[in-house]
Amino acid sequence: MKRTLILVLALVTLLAFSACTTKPTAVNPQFGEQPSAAEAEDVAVAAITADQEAVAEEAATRARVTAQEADVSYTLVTSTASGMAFVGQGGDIDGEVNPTLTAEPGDVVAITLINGDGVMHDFAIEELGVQSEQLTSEGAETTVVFTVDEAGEYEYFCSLPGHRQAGMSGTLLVGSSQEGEAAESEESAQVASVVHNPADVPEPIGDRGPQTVRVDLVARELEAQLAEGTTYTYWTFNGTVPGPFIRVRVGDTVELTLTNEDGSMFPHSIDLHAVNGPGGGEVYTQTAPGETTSFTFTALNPGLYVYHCATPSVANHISNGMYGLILVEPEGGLPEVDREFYVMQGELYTVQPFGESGHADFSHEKMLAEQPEYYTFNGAVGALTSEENALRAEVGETVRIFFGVGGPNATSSFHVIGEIFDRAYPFASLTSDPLTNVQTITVPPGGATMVEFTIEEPGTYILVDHALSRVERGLAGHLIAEGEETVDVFHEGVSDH
Ligand SMILES: [Cu+2]
Repeated sequence: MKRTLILVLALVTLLAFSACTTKPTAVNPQFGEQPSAAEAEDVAVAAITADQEAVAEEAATRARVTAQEADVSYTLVTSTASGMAFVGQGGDIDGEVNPTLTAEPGDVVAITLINGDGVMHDFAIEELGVQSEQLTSEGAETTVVFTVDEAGEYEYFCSLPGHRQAGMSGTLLVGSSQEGEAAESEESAQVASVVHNPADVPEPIGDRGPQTVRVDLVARELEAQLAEGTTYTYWTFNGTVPGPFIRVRVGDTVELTLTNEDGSMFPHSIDLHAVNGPGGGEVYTQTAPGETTSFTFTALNPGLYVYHCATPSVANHISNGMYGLILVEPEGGLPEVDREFYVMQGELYTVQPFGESGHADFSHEKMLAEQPEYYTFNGAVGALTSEENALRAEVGETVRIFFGVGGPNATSSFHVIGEIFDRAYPFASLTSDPLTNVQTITVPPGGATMVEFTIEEPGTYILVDHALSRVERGLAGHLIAEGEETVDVFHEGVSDH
């Protein structure tokens, strides 16, 4: 009788335990062995008087014991405090957001996931076949135990739809940590970035008279990061996406030169929507690799305009990154604000599906079908949610965003989650009265808008196209507001009366 009970309970325990671990190939064989008689007896004694819950608890305890036997173990707590993230608990990673976890080849790794926010989450490493159970309630926890055989970098993430894109992603680094870090920094040194920092906006023109302004642009083709682990051969103005923010005033004479770099594979050109004249400048600027062209125009109409390459296939040149904004300030300039930002939306058509690592190639077929794999703010996935390129402001400040769509094809429904545009200038008409109190504004490809708002509450505000499927194809940005709230317009809970 006792023998049978032990076997049954051992089986239950193993089943419960295997539910918390990974597919067999990733598990160290030692965990496939039967528990020792003493271990099984302990389990049996504990469970004889207990209900099913206690058995599950016992299994969890056993998982914890196993985790203690692992060569390396980490604890991650889920958080939705500021975007979605895993936060390290204990040891070197304590308090770190999406910490880099390290292990050596051959190590048994135990990851304990604790639900810290009451939102359903899990933990997965696709390349290693690691998949935890889903945690549904706050305080719930699970442990996955697996063996890593090969050195390398593996992405861990939450596999619930959209959570990875919302920020629940980090790196498991396998291999000598120092070598790994060296390799990592070497790798990041090798991969260029085209991201245009949104705070990189020239000073306002203000109240000066018309003058002659010289603008020098360089068409540059370069391989750079499209997403974590994915590169793309961009075509750019001056090496960034979008290209430089050109700022002049109405009546200015603009002398523009375009140099196409020597190593380029393709001719390039420019069409500025601020120009009155055939092709917007394109007719004078079809520029072969290694050559320079120029033309001069007078800015007659104030407004915020898109410029882009206009060499066939124009849509391809735009998609690859050749677009930017030119602001023609009205006489007397724009009203003063505390912060100005420059953000542009684009979409990329790649042969490889969204998220596939390696080099992504342009797909003409997907472009003609208008089925992009990637949507970006300022050139790359995660560009404006990163530490260095997020938009930053202080509570109480007035923020202005110059927002344009390079496209080439998708119309944006531009929205900032948690904010209302106090003033929005539809189609970037700066000489019409703005609309007031706008939630979302339509911006067509080859079009722009200017929006302004004041920040009342600290925290992270997320920039999106409210066609929200696109968030899962890379389209999101962060505006981080720091400081004390200016007025109490927002807090958790309700009053007692
Ligand atoms: Cu071009």
